[in-house]
Amino acid sequence: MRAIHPPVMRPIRFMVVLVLGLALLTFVAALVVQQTTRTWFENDVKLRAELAVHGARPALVRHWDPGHAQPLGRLLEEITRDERILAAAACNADGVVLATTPEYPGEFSCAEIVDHVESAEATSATTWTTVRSIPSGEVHLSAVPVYVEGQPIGFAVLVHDLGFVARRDAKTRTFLFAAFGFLALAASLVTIVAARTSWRGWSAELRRFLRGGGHRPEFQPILRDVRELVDRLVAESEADREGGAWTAERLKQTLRRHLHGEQVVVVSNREPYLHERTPEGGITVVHPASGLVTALEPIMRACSGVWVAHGSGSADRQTADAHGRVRVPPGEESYAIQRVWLGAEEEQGYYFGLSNEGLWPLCHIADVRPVFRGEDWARYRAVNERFADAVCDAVDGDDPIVLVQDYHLALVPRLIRERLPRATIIMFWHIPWPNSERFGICPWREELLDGMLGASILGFHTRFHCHNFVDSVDRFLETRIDREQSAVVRQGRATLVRPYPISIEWPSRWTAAVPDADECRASVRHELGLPADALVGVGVDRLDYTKGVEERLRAVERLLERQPELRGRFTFVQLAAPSRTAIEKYRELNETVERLTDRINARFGRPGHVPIVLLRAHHEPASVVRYYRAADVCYVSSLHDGMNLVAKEFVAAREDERGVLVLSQFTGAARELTEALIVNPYDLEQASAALAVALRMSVDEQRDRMRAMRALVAEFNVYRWAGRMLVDAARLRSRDRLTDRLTEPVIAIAERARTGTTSR
Ligand code: ADQ
Repeated sequence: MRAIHPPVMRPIRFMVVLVLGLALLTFVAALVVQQTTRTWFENDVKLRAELAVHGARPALVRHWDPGHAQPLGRLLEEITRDERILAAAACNADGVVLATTPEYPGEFSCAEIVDHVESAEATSATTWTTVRSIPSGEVHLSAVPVYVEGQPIGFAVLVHDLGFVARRDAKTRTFLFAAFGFLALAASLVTIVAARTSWRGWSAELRRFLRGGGHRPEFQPILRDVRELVDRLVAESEADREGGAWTAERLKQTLRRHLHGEQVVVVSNREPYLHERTPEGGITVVHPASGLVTALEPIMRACSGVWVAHGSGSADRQTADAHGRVRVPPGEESYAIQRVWLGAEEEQGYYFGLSNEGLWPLCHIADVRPVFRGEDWARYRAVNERFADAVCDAVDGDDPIVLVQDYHLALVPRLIRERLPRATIIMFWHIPWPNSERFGICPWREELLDGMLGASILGFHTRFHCHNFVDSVDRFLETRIDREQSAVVRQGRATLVRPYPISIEWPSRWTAAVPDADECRASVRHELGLPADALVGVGVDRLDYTKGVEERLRAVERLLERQPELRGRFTFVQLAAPSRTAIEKYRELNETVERLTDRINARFGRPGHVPIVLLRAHHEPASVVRYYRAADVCYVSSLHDGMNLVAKEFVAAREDERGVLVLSQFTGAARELTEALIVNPYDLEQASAALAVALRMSVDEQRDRMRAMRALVAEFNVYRWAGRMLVDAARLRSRDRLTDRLTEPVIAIAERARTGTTSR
């Protein structure tokens, strides 16, 4: 295991060790350098002495006699012309002085020198040297032998000044200490920089370590997504600096300020509240399992207005007024649902047929072929007209704000635009948009694109989907693409194409209504007949082939194969709301999931324990939150998903900052929740390894990751999603109004010119 040091200690320790190391190094270097240079200099001096004596040798030998003291003295003075030779003497072999220069120090007598040479056992052929101190400083003595025909006749003693060596020593020391000072300064700077970045470095190291010492890069988000996220955070936080956090209240104020409190009309296929007949003959209110509803319902509570939707509940007609209206939420009645009634054939062709057998598989890469039938298309068009009519009936003026939702209603923007040219229409596409080649499969691609381009603003979850859409328009329609503005201009009208990543309400009213995590853990384990320390995983989905439920169960199976110790200890609870069961693919999926569950339970089950609990039912939101809170791990394994709100709901539910999110890289959410363990759900080895890592993850790491994700979802909540679209819509409205005001007089003048009237 690698040790992880606290973030502040590491740089300080590093600095102390570095500076001490440098000081020691400098000291040793100073000693070695001084010693070496001194030896070099002394050798140099000795060599110079020998050269000087050898050069003068013939003359010296000629006068080597006590009687020649004067010429010998002159010769010695010649030798001392070298600036570094201070004095010289000539000594015969018996230690008698023959001659000296005037400066020759008296203390260096020839007798003493001859004694030293003999006691040092120097041969007559070698130069004897020594260093001495005299009042003027250090000197170097060289006694160089002088011979005649191979016989030594005495020594020429040269006294060298060593002051220059001391000066060079001092220079070397100064240089070394300066180098030490410079290095120590550099070390301090490095340490300061290290200290400043230490928290980031440490947390990165911690993350790497906790992800298995960096051996699991496969669970990390794609770098490009992280970069995009950072860019978005920076851009949006700059834009939002004055406004503070987005809340329901701020959204209301935004509406009042930017849109003068004008009414908002939402139109979608799914309604936020269904009234259903109970077997006992009563009526119950159901919150549908729908990401679209999860996101938009809090917006409508905040904005009031009208929500136009298909009335699909068995008791919907009974609970609505004569115009198909009902006020919701029950008990609060803050906005109205305008129900659109559809016959069975209409629903079949428009909803099950074109929308869910055609467009849904067209837009999702999940290996299911889209089916396009002419009669479904006809119904789709007719039903879209019905919805557009209902919107036009529901609005007050001629320039309402209409939020059109999703792929069921692609033609509605154009249909509304034809009736209400001044309307501000925002269309949000909740699912991915395919590349243009795949979109080209659709026989009615031009009509769909044209229908959508009736909108003023077209929103997708990601920039990638925006690009795909613009590419499709470029390929199949005559339009002008304004890439600078990210807009498509058709018939003189621009549609902005922008990413608005959807989210959930924060704080969620459901999390407040459910007991805390400890209680949920205990009660869910009790209900499932599990011991208190059992490990629990959870999956929450509509039973849809895009959600990767099969792959999820197979990953659990692989986990149990790889980790036998988890058998009997780990239970995966799959909440699966039946969905679109009128479609064969969905019925097949139901059966496959059931068969797979049985097979895995038969393989790894034990008396009193099954590894997979399949709860095939719709659960009310509070019940879903209970499971989120009870789980050790939540696995979202979508094969392709526009955003995926389950991932964000799990994060919102974990006020205790515990639990691990394992998240498919093919969700829009993976681009934002980068602290989740990001996996490719098709890769069972990787996904099962991620589950194993999640179940082993330390509480500290869980907290760190959960905290980061909670901060992101809290800030990027659904009020911000709606607020940003509405602010953009408000800008467009004021621009359009200004254009109207400027062009009206021009049109009036042109009209008068045409009819021949003049004005004064
Ligand atoms: P959906 O495909 O419906 O949404 P998702 O975003 O995950 O997918 O939302 C599902 C919603 O249904 C969640 O609120 C969840 O709690 C709820 N739910 C799921 N299973 C349930 C069950 N068994 N019982 C009760 N409730 C259940 C579409 C797109 C997504 C996009 C949303 C919003 O497919 O990509 O995130 O719209 O734009």
